[in-house]
Amino acid sequence: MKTYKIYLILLIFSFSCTSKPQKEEVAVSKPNIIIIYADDLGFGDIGINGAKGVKTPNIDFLAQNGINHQDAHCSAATCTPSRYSLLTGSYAFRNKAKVLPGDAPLIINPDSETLPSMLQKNGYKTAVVGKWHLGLGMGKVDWNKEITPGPKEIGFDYSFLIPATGDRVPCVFVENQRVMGLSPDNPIEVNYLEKLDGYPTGFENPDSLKQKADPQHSQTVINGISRIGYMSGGEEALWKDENFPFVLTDKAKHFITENKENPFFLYFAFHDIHVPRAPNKRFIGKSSMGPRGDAIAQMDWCVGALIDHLKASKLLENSLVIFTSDNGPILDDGYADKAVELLGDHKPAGIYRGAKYSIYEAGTRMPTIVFWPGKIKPGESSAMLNQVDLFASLASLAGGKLSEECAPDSENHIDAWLGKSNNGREIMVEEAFTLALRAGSWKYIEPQEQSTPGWLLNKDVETGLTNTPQLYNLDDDPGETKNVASEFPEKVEEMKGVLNEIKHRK
Ligand code: NG6
Ligand code: CA
Repeated sequence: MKTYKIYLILLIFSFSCTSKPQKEEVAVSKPNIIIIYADDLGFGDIGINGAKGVKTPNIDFLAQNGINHQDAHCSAATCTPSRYSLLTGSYAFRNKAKVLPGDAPLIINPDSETLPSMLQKNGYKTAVVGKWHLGLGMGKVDWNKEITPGPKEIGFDYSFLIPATGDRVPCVFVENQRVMGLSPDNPIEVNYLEKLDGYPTGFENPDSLKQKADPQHSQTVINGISRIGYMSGGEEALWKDENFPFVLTDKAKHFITENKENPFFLYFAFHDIHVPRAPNKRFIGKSSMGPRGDAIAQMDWCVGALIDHLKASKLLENSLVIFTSDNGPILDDGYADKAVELLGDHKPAGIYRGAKYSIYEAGTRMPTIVFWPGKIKPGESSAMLNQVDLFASLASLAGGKLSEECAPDSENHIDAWLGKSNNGREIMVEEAFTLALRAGSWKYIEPQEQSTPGWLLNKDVETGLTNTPQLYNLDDDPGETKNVASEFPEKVEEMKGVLNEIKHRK
């Protein structure tokens, strides 16, 4: 009888990537899952990890009452690839995912299983609120109609998006795949190659700007800030950067209220602390570091507002909250916002070498806190983890079973995420302009002929690109100061072989 039941289940679900929960599993109350995803926030940018010059009491509260992970990584040192991996359970290099322009098509295949569609199948209502940057539509998007495919087609029941980044047009919110507040008489057009009539540009009007910008960020001026790309029309729908924290937090809270009675998954992706950093006046001066520090304080406020709302809704006890970031920190990312000048003794990456865009640890080692009141024994963990694993790990929590084809790089490490075990990954790929392999404390960085792109040369960012191999032992040398490749040629060969095997895995 038992065997028969198993065969039946296998037969029913062999056509989909995850199986539907069985009856017994439904009876177990599933936790709400909230991923709070900061943008460009470094390991050392939060109080608990040593921030100076800005306080983050709400994030520190989560850490003091949860697990503060010390070796948890996003999959890549930039946004689009990390987000791709988080939602697909696949390393981003497999799809060649790179930072996308604001008019790029959706890079996640709607036919594939994703983290949100897996949770949907297991009884969750799902939402994404905030920065998207995974492309929308199929190319040549008409922003005046329903934009499809988008979040809905990959498993989100509700979406409220900053479509690409704050520094890229179009500067409008997209709610459930329609531009919010768009007037039919004033259609939007977007072009990343040619100037469109309508808005001034930063090139022509540098003196009108709230912050001076580099040439790449000197195109369309919206709200006194010049951006990447050209846009025309849609004045009624334009966002005001200073209102991001309130608009996004309200939408997230609303989704939670609407879904009080059922398990939900909220992917709450902040704009902060990406450029342009234009915090609301409520947060100006909250740090000693100017807009970058004030944006951290603003982001921390959003975390507090969300936690307060869960508490007031009596949902906190049954909610698993994961706070993390999409790539390492950067000071100058195109706007003159005094991030460099006002840094003081704050260390955005803590003790780690590198930054956003870098293959060194700071590129991907993220502030990562897992909070689940009553379910987690507070503490620190040194387990090696990667956001690509959240798919398989959360599937195990939600009762989903993964098949071979979906989430190819995702490993179930739920016990390590929850701090019940200190055993995370044994090996892990890190990605920037090149790839690296971690095997325990060893780190091998693959050599490349390519050198650091010109636009990064004056930004004090070490990409870590070299044309000879690099090898570090992070136990002795967490700051990656001593390349020991020539002392351990066999280790280099061994790790190169493992990395090649992972790269070419089908
Ligand atoms: C870069 C932008 C940078 C930022 C980044 C994406 C230039 C010179 N720089 O190309 O400002 O927008 O893309 O950041 O254009 S991310 O966090 O979304 O990956
Ligand atoms: Ca980012």
